[in-house]
Amino acid sequence: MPSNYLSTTQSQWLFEKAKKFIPGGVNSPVRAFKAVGGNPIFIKSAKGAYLFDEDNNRYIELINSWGPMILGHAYPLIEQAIVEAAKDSFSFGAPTAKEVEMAELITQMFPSIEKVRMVNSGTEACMSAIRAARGFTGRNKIIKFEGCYHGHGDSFLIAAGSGAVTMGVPDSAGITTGVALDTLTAPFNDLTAVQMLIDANPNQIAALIVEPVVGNMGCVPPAKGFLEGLREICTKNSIVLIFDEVMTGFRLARGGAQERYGVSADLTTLGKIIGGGLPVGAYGGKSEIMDCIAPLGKVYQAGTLSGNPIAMSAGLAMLNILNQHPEIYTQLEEITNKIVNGIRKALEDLSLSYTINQVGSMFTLFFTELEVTNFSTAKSSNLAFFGKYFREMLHRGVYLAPSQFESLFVSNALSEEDIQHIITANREVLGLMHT
Ligand code: KE4
Repeated sequence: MPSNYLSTTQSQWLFEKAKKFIPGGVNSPVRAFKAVGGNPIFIKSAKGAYLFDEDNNRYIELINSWGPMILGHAYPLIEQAIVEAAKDSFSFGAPTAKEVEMAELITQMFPSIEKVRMVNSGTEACMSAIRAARGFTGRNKIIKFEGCYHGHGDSFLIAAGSGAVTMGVPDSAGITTGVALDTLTAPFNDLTAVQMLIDANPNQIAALIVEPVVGNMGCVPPAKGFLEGLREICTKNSIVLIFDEVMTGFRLARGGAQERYGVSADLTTLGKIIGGGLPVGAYGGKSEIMDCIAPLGKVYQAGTLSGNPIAMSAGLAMLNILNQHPEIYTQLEEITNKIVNGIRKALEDLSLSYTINQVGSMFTLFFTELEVTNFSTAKSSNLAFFGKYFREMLHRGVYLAPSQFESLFVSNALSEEDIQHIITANREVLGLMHT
């Protein structure tokens, strides 16, 4: 272990203990660092742009809890909202004024959302949106894209088989063939493949769900005309177009990817930023579809903690700040551009032609020389190189996503000094790896 490596003995001890009581020692697989090697670090606290682990090491944050902490950690106004809300107790299982305020605010920020239902995670939001689409259309099948992730609901854990157009096969044990047969997959950015699926399954497809800007194969933007093409195909074939904006919502713009690209979805799923860091998801869209949801309609969906008052308070504080300060998005873009330009400069200086994809404050450095436009090109990345890069950056105090197939998420809490530290560490590590 190089001498400049950080000491992480407390994290290692905790990980060994965690593995006795928690499967794999973590409550979500990606946290286990399996894709990058080494043991996960256990976080004790965070503030602004920094994480602090159990060994008191400090890291500059570029995951921000996979997106939610867009203003940095423990943002004072959000902390205050949580503390104040807690004084009125923590959960009622009954309607509250805050849920009405939150629903109205979401419909203002996302014009395509006429009605919205709060849930507790992005997974719940996506599962519920698919069920609403199936209930509304009376159809069974859905289309998703290879490499897109919509939470761990059975319908979504379906990997594409070989070929451009395929009937899915389960990507996880425990998923029935019946479920898999109702999930069709196509390569991202491939409208022809989508049309082939529709032609092969006439009047059987309830919904098409897509990350409008993909984060879950690494950051991959939509090709020019792709989202418009999906909109046109879905309208023509009466297929519910679902934009999974769990990552992009409130991040790429106040109105998410729909505002940035000017394409409206029939249903939208939200999560992450919407809760200000607390467990919140939401799905919503056209009233004619949402009115199918119980108790109004026949599509059942429920949740003990849906619209939880403390989570609503945190989410309202977050969304009101973003809604009232559009300059935040300019700041995020400027900070991200500086980091990405610094990485590009290092690649140039070292005559390396790795690919960087960036949309707003989301970006990924892919260890491949191919243009990354879908999952198969993303998978051409050198994962051993990525693992080394990740570990070396971590030991230089920069906390990246522990997988090549994840986007980074920038917060506006990063200072000029933090930006320069990231750029210097990147230059050092790429140099170390390639000389
Ligand atoms: P959750 O159920 O994890 O709140 O949301 C599922 C989800 C749905 N849709 C999109 C576009 C998502 O990115 C996610 C969750 N994202 C992952 C990060 N790739 C969460 C991190 C994790 O699984 O631990």
